[in-house]
Amino acid sequence: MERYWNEEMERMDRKSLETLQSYRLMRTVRRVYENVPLYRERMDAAGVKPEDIRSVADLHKLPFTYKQDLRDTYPYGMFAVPMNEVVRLHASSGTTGKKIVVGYTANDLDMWAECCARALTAAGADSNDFMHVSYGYGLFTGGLGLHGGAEKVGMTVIPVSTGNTKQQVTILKDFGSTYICCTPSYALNLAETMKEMGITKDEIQLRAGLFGAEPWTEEMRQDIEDKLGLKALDIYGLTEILGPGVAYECSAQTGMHINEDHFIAEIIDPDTGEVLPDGAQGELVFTCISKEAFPMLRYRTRDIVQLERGVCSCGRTFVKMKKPMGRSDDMLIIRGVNVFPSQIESVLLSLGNTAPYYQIIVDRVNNTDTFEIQVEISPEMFTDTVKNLEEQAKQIREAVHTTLGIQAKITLVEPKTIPRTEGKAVHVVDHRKLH
Ligand code: DLL
Repeated sequence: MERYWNEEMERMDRKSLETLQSYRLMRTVRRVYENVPLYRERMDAAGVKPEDIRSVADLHKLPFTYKQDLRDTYPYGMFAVPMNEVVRLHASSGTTGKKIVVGYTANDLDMWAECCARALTAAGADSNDFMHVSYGYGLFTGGLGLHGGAEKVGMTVIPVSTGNTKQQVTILKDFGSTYICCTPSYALNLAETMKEMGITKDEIQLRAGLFGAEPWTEEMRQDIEDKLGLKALDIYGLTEILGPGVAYECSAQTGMHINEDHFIAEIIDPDTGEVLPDGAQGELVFTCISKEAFPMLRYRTRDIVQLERGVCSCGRTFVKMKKPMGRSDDMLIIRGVNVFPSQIESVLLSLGNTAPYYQIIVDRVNNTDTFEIQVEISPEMFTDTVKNLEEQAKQIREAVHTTLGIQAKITLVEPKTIPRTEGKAVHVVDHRKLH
């Protein structure tokens, strides 16, 4: 039997949901127009007044906001409430430049905890469960975000944070955690450490894990489920909008339901800004309609996603987003071909005979892009003959060529060569950007 944290919202019929969204959108637009100079200036420049936004159908009239806007107004320029109402700050570093800073009122924190509670309940958790949180605590939203949700559900929360993987395995086992949350790459790191410590999946109690904060493939899901003996569910979010809990997976494991009573999602063509029809792949844009301290309007996430409407087998009516391919800024263009690291992960894991650790190294030599994939061989393969290893490399090379249409140099490296991560994995080293 499917369980819901907030059945009224999670299964609301579309018409009622749109009415609610429209009301909340109008209220938010008016508030930010009055309180945030950047929105007022942008809307004035676009010739849009708050009264022009009467329903969700008017959303497209609003101008977009970008990560750069957060940098330009650093640190508090886009806050929509006085600072004495802000009870928590989080921040994210991004790849370049200044951090972006976001804030929450007490009501915002409660809404965030509710979003994560919905995710945990969809994963089958209740107050009898123990939750091992290995997302980082601190300015990163992962740790404290899921912590709040797990407490709301009444779970016994174990705030382990990152680091000291061996000790984490001992805690997992001894404290009897039934749920875990961390990045999918850290889940594999834990599984590998467990194996080294001689602990099998039958000796731990984990039933499900909520993994997110980075792109991961269906093949990686299978790998994590096999190695840790749990159900692996996806959870999505970003600092600018909420942190974890913007969208969450249900038992169907076919995409993440977006908490549409709090966030309106659109898919646009990243080049033209044009809104695309449901089902099309494009850039995900979010508008926050219930946040007090930091409500973003039409925020360009850079995440490349596909939305799917229709009632899910779990009974939820919220739109589903398919697993993100990655961010448009993570997409590599190698010899003119678009390459997402997740495509390479799929190829490697579907071949199934290497370790799930890889790094893509791109450079430019004599005006031509070089494309190397370093793939770690598993400890079992380490004793293989050179001939067998050459055969493996050949298979990978051919599979990558079939999938992407370009040739890559495949370098098999020894076990433990590719750096392990406690947070988000680094899959790409692009020397072209470093020159
Ligand atoms: O990663 C928030 C988070 C924490 C989400 C814990 C889930 C779990 P940021 O550091 O701001 O926030 O990074 C946000 O990470 O725009 C996506 O590109 C990527 N991302 C997050 N979740 C997923 C996911 C947190 N489930 C950026 N699948 C986003 C793919 C994801 N990419």
